[in-house]
Amino acid sequence: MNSLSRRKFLKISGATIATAAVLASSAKSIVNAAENVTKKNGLQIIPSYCDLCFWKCGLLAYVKDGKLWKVEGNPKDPLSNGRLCPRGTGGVGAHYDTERLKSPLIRKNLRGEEKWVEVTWNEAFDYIADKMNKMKATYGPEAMALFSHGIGGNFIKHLLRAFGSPNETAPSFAQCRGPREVGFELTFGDVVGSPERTDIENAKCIVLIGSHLGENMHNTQVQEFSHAVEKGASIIVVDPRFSVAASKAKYYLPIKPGTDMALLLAWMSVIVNEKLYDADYISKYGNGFEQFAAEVSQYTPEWAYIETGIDPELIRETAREMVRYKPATLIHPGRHATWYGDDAQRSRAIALLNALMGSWGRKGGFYVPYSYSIPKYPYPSYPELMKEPLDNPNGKYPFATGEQISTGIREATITGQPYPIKGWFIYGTNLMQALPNRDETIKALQNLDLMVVVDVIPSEIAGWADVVLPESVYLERYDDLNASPFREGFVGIRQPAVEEPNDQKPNWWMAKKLGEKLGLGAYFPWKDIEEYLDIRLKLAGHSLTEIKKEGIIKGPKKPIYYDNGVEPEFLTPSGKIEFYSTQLAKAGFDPVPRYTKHPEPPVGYFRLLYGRAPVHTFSKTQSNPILADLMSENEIWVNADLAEKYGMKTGDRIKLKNQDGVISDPIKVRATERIRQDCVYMVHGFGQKSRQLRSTYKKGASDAELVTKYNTDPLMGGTAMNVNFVTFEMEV
Ligand SMILES: Nc1nc2c(c(=O)[nH]1)N[C@H]1C(S)=C(S)[C@@H](COP(=O)(O)OP(=O)(O)OC[C@H]3O[C@@H](n4cnc5c(=O)[nH]c(N)nc54)[C@H](O)[C@@H]3O)O[C@H]1N2
Ligand SMILES: Nc1nc2c(c(=O)[nH]1)N[C@H]1C(S)=C(S)[C@@H](COP(=O)(O)OP(=O)(O)OC[C@H]3O[C@@H](n4cnc5c(=O)[nH]c(N)nc54)[C@H](O)[C@@H]3O)O[C@H]1N2
Ligand code: SF4
Ligand SMILES: [Mo]
Repeated sequence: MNSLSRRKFLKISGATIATAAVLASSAKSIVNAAENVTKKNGLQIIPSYCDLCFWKCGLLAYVKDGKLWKVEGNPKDPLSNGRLCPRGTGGVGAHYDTERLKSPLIRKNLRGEEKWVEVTWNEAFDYIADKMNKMKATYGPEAMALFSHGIGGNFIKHLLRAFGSPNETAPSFAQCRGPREVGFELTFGDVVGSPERTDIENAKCIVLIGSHLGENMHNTQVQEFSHAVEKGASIIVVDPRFSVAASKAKYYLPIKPGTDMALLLAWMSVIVNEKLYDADYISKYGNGFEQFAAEVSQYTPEWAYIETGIDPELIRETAREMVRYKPATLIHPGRHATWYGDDAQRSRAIALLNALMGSWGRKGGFYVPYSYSIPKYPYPSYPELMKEPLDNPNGKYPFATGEQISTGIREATITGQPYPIKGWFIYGTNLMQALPNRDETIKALQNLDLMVVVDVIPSEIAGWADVVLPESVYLERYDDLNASPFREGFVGIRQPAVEEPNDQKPNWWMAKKLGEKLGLGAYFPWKDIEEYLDIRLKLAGHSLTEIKKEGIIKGPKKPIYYDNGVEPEFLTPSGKIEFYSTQLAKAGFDPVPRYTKHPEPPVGYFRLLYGRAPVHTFSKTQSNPILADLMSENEIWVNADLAEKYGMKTGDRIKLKNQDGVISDPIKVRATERIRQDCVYMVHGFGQKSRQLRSTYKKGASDAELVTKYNTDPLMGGTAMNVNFVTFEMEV
């Protein structure tokens, strides 16, 4: 980490710990007297893994005098390397949040009116089981769908499958990295995955297209990026906004939003026409290179200049810069890829540019990851599915993957086609912020006979539920084992460090109890989760007692590059890297990516862009008292000249109105040179509208509310959301 970001990091961590100590003295908590905790200076130090986002960094929870004191990175954990990101460090705030849900609730009035009665867990489960059984009898079990995000959803997924429903989805796919995975799989026969298999640590040249590392705080990547910068890696950043990453870059390309495909094609044409690619690698592993080369060679930097606004010489120079360091040149695949609607093809173009560098499977490019193999729990087999999932009827999106399309399930809930959806079980996802076009979500949920939300706070989505189930936060519960793919196989455990302050319960307990009410007890044969985890670990030759001590069990180090012994394998139809894709051609799509021009904002309107802030995760951390202290609302970035033209200055409050007339809550202006004039930018997750959650109510504005329009990726059903335009409303 360079000195600037290290100072910032320390500043943030220091503030966090001080606030935590103050909070600790006022809240109730009881120490879990686990036998295996390490004792040091009278402290209990309990290893677990973080849930402030879904990266799952290993942590150590410090409990002092019965109170949760702080969390730090677990030095044994390969993802955190002993250090959490600012959000993770603020994790204790989730436990001490005074606005948490305290007991199960059943809706009293109309859906969405946020009027509740407190009930016992037994009453809540009776209510849910009764509705689910009636639904099964009338429509079949597939009428119940699950939306979830994160590992905490595993036991509820199991419950829904045992119930007989195939409909299970996460907005972290078709609203996030879905198109990227499809683009890479079409090219290399494998996905990038999560955590990304990017060898940032060893890259000598890193190209970031949008991906805003440093604001996007995925811990391991940010640490590796800092190391690479320290080691002098050449950084090329392509972003309409001068991001934190751009401030580390040798080349910053302030691209016109929506034109990245033109830049990618021009880069590839320079590399192909000047024969700068890794010819050996391509002749060994490539397929259809001639057709590909013939197609891309037409896209000159001069042509791309008109689209992107980037100087042709700069395009040539950056192409040669990438070539200079190949194969240790990593064109980062990004993560949140749902931008304009041709996203799987743009991701494929990124994959192809990497293929020209020979970076897939090579040091400093993309390594070959390993997952620690822990056998599944030996459950009885699930009931036979009577119907197919309905997210993608008739294979409308031919390259959709096994991960279902959330908006597909939403649409079926509205239309009742191809069959009715009458129940939504929602675990750990705020669909009000995560799905585009909120009106469609509300329309769908008004059609339901049952809507259950499992959350830790009275979130916006909980406000619409019939039954709200309060969950223990991650520092109070066990979850399933984490065996993420990484440089080395490992397995991590989440275990409780403190007890719940009220009547909150963990997801596994909810799934088991509700399963028993539904007559599905045979699918929950374990006594409790400790028994479940112990059985799984014993099947792999370990035990719960063993893993509780350090929180991590590591597998052997194995080679991770083609050059040191990994046998290359491409699970494509040709068994090679598909420069020309026959599967795409057969399905009527471009076998080699082509440029699509995207509509530009009308006069007086600006493209709405959005992204991440280092101290928050989506819409899930805004009520966390520690993180709210660091950032309690978002701002709208407006180009300084533009702001002047409109008579706005930093700190003014304005509203934004989108192309469909939707008006946002008031948001502070940040007039800055760091953004182009044709777009504006805000951090996602703010402008929440849950009246129960006072600390977040209308703090800042919501990008999601303004995302009424979206384009659907014709290959795989991803929903592109960078296609909305806003104008300024000065009267607040
Ligand atoms: N702190 C924090 N970190 C997070 C998360 C979080 O919530 N908080 N969420 C995690 C998750 S799940 C995800 S998916 C990732 C998302 O993080 P990334 O994958 O890095 O997301 P992007 O969409 O690339 O990020 C937005 C950036 O793209 C730029 N941009 C917008 N439009 C264009 C365009 O047309 N062309 C180009 N070249 N750039 C453009 C924006 O200016 C902004 O800098 O972050 C992860 N990390
Ligand atoms: N407009 C717009 N839409 C987007 C994005 C964007 O940037 N802009 N980003 C997209 C991306 S990249 C992604 S990955 C998705 C993310 O979408 P989501 O995963 O839906 O993210 P959140 O909005 O943070 O919703 C998380 C919910 O989980 C709850 N929660 C927190 N902790 C717990 C817990 O321990 N247990 C339970 N049961 N619940 C908990 C929170 O209170 C919150 O209601 O959104 C996508 N949609
Ligand atoms: S990246 Fe940060 S918030 Fe996410 S799991 Fe790691 S420490 Fe926690
Ligand atoms: Mo995401």
